[in-house]
Amino acid sequence: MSSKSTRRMSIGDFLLRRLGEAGIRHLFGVPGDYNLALLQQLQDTGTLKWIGTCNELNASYAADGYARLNGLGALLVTNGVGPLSAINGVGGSCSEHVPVICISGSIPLRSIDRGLGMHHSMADGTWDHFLRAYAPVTAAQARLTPRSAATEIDRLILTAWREKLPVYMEVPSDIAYLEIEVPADPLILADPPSDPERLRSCIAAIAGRLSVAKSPAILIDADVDRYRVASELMELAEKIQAPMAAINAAKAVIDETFPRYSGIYAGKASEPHVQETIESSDCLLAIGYRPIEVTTGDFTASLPANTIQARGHSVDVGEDNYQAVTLKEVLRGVIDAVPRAVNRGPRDAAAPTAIQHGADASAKLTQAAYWQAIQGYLRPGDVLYVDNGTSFVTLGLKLPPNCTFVGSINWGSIGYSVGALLGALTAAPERRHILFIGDGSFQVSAQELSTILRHDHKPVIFLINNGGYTIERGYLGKDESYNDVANWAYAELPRVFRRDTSAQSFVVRTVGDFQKALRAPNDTMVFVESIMDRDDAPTAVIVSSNKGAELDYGPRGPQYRENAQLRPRAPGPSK
Ligand SMILES: Cc1ncc(C[n+]2csc(CCOP(=O)(O)OP(=O)(O)O)c2C)c(N)n1
Ligand SMILES: [Mg+2]
Repeated sequence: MSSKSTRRMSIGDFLLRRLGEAGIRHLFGVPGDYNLALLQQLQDTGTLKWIGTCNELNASYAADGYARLNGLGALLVTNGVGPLSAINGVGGSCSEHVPVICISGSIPLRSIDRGLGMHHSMADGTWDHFLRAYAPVTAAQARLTPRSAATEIDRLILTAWREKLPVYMEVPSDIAYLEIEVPADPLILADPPSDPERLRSCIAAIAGRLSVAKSPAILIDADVDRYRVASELMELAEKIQAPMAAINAAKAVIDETFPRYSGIYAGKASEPHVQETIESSDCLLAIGYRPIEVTTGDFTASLPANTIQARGHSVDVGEDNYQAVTLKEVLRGVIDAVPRAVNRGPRDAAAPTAIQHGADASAKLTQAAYWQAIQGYLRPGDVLYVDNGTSFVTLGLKLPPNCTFVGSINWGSIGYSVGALLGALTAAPERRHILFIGDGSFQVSAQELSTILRHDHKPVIFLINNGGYTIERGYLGKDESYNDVANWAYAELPRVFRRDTSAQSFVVRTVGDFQKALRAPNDTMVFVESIMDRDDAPTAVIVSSNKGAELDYGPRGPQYRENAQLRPRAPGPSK
């Protein structure tokens, strides 16, 4: 066993080598004295490319966006101030199951040995605060020492990849240049193979149920993307002729033009045919299902009692729980084991929503006209980003083939999408990337636009300027100033952030202005600021906010005061 060959390498070089072997080609973050030694090794070896961000929160968002497209992402920050700035984003990666490696250049071991107070600490002679702070938002944490570095680096990277969760690593600033003995072989990202008997039994149990079912169906959550099993599930759906639905957190993970794809399932908030398909299935296969109020139409989701629950590394079928199985192996086995069904045709494709043509070009731009025009703007292969706010309407768009949808549905931290855009642009610069964001969310992380421009990326950014937090007005404070934000000259920001930018900026107020902006070629950044009414919000978003207030504040909450909430418009006389 111990015949593996080794070689001598500095700890920093070994860490960078391992990150590269794990498929990470870029590192996001902010320099600081405690991480500069490692950063210098990065420059000297050229293993990875450094993408400096304006702050660590944005670095954590970027590493997450990068990992969504690349499979794994990483950021480098400096002791205390860095990890605590980044922890919200890493918390999001934990909530959304995104494998991100957060590396902190930390206090030198010398100071820990001698109990020396250092900057970026609590000046209380303790050193473990940040490791402990990261325990709830990561699958593993460690401070490297020269003894542990070789094993801990591999353990943390593999844990992130296998669990699809973030990990946290401290690299004391005085050890990055020290040489240790490390494995000569490259790191292989792989799961341990399944236990053969458990795998066989699990496959037989699932295939047995699917084979006799009259109306099998498949429901997917985000883990289908994270474990990269969408193609297996589509193959299975094809073979057994079963319809598939996704919850919001897994939008576009299954190609929305796939004939077996029915739509988004969210309990009573689903389209009726989707709700029927899922809830009346006599054998539902759910993958990685983690319901919360916003993905279940406020807990109105009701899966059949005998639903098979499959996760990354375990499966529940009836009374039986299977451990030591991996999702991909289970699905491959089930595909082979089930007989091909012949008599279940795909559902008739839903008639496309009628597009209202002939809108007056001089008419004021409304949310309704806006999203209708966006629907027509989308192209196969686009990467779409949504932030919190009325832009959630994107969840209802019908996406062309091969699109990727990047959102933070469970965690929902505003500003995420701008950082994620930088990260995913870095991972896949050849694709067209389109951001949908509100003014309030944009103000959290707007400066990262400068990093996007600095690296010559060319995304399309659709910003809704409606004077503040409209989605929140549907909870409470319809007219309150706490839901207002400062009115920035958003469309001027590309030039502020890059003096020689060739970005095309548009400020639009009418349907005609908007259509003109949509015709702009994508050979530079396109930034479209759309000015819309504060109280103009899509009905689905308002209804969801109103219901959210009921859950949040209860029956005696302030939302029932006169005019406290933005409410759906009463249907007017039809024209
Ligand atoms: C970090 C963080 N702080 C606060 C919130 C609460 N929040 C959710 S949506 C939102 C406002 C979004 O406003 P905007 O981006 O302008 O979207 P709009 O609804 O106006 O289109 C806020 C403040 C949050 N989700 N995340
Ligand atoms: Mg807004």
